[in-house]
Amino acid sequence: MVRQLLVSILFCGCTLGMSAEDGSRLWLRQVNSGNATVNCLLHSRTLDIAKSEIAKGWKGAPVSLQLCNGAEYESLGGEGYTIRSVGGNIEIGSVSEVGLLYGTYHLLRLQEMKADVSKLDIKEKPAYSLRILNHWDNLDGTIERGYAGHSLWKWEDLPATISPRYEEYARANASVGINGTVLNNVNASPEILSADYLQKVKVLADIFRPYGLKVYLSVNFASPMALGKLATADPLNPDVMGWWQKKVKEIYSLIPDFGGFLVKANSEGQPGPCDYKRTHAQGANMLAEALKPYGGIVMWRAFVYSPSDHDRAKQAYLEFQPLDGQFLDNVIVQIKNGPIDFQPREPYSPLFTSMKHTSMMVEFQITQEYLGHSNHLAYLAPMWKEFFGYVQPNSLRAMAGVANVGDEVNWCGHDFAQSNWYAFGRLAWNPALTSEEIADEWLKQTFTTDSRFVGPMEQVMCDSREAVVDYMMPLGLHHIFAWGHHYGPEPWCSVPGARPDWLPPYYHQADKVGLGFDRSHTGSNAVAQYPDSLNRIFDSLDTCPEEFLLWFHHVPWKYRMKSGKTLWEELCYSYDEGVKKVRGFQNVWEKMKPYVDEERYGNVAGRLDIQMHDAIWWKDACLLYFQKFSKMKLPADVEKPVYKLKELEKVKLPISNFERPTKDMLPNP
Ligand code: GCW
Repeated sequence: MVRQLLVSILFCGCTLGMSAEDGSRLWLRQVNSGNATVNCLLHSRTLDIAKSEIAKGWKGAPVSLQLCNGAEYESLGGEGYTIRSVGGNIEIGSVSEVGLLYGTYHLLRLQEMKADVSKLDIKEKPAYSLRILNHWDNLDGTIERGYAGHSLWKWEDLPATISPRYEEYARANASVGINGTVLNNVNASPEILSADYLQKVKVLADIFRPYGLKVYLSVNFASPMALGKLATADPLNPDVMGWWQKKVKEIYSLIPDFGGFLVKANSEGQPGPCDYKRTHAQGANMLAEALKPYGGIVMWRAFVYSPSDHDRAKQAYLEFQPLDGQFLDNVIVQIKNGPIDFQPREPYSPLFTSMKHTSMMVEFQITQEYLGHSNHLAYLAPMWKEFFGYVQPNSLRAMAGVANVGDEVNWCGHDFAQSNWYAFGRLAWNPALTSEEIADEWLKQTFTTDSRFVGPMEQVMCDSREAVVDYMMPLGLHHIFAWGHHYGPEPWCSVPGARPDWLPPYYHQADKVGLGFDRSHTGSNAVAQYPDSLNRIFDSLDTCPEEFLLWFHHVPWKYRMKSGKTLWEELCYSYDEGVKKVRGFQNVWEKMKPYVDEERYGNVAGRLDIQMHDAIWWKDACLLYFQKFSKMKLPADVEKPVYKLKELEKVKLPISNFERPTKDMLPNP
């Protein structure tokens, strides 16, 4: 026995040495380097984790972990903490064990960033009590819009076999303050609520609990029919209500701190209360009633649209705004940041400023469905901060992010995609942090604190989302992606019989007059869904921010932009700028070689190469196609197209979610 233990310790040390920089350790790379004393007489699984983190990683003054009470600690809430230098010691205090764990990760973060830890006086409290990842993981192991392999959850092997990654996942989340996880896809299989699956879910919940991570499930609204063999799922039917109450009781008997349900209803073909002429509020409230006795919540998604005459950007508002005030208090309406669908740039969804009597949460997309999958370097904090420039953080009750993790060694595919998982957690804890601060923290912990690396790479990260906008969809263009995979450009796409709102021409409206979707008062009047002050700004061509110009207006090709250029010229220069920015990122990365291990250097360089290629592909496809309408020449100083439109129109990527687009799948110049 002793021998076996010794062997496994040695083996473990040696694996860590060999695969040290494969990205698997994320931003938590302080392995077995500590020499600290921890003072804490209490024992619990959570405290033992905190103690062992300090023992393994902390090199500074002795640390004591103290469960505290009193006004100061009460005011920090159940998860807040203090970190203070007292005498020659450091004291971490909190009312809760998980608060002490969060404080521990904070302290370690400071050390890894080489911050001054000699005079600490820190008080922290999360902005939101619910900071939740949404996995779009299917029970067959695939991930909808996942680009880093298969699901982390090995449902086939559970509950008997437990992957070590379950605990590593919980630890990574705790280290950035994420405290909830919805395990399965919002396009939910009813099977997740079967007795067999609940046993598997219980095992995960037990592993996550000490890390403060609660489990939630996406549920299929028609589960009472599929699983319970009822003839209806009508939320006002007593048998349906009874079925849900029984199911909820069963869940809580296994998982006493179960978080609740996430529901996609009457959206993209999913069943819901509207199938029975009931409202979203009636559907959500029925589930909320069942969960209420146990303290569970319902997160009800507002992502709805149908092939109607209404502008798609207006539909969620039209359906949900009239329900304001009708949801029970344990329902939170979960709204995507923009009114359409996670585009590289969207204005905020007007629901956020129009539901005054409803708890709301924002859904961000961490996985890069529309931003180059795991091939493109796109740091998303600037996009999320842009949202908070319009929507007051305190008007929301919670934050959700669609996860970008899978079972690949480095969790996220692109090493820099880890920064989006990290940034989501940090912003859900404190939305006032800047993109730069978060990038700085992440870079220092994930790579090196050397300023010759951190400075240039922070700049690359903070410019990267705008670069994607520039080479894909500048000036408010949106949803001109290729059919199905949402990776490459296909502004010309037409599929016989397809819903018009699933096709790019619906969104760009290019014609011989100009480009863009008229959502002003002369068009769909979507602007009227915004508060008056913004409505006026967005409605007028003169005052509409140019980054949203083609979102709100159909603009003549020769319209003079603020720069003095015509719309056509500005469009050309924007695409060109996107290409140039990516080339700049490549140049910077080449200079970073001395500061990065070979494996991650090569991984990132290879993906930047694809991104460079894709940026040109996007620029050529969009400009050559729009040129058919503008009939104007590309400015002489814009890079000449390397492709012919005819060739690009033939491109059909043979990709599914599980095959990463590689250069040989992409068009050849
Ligand atoms: O963005 C679209 C995606 C779908 C997704 C849907 C949603 C889970 O293309 O894959 O389904 O949104 O958010 O429900």
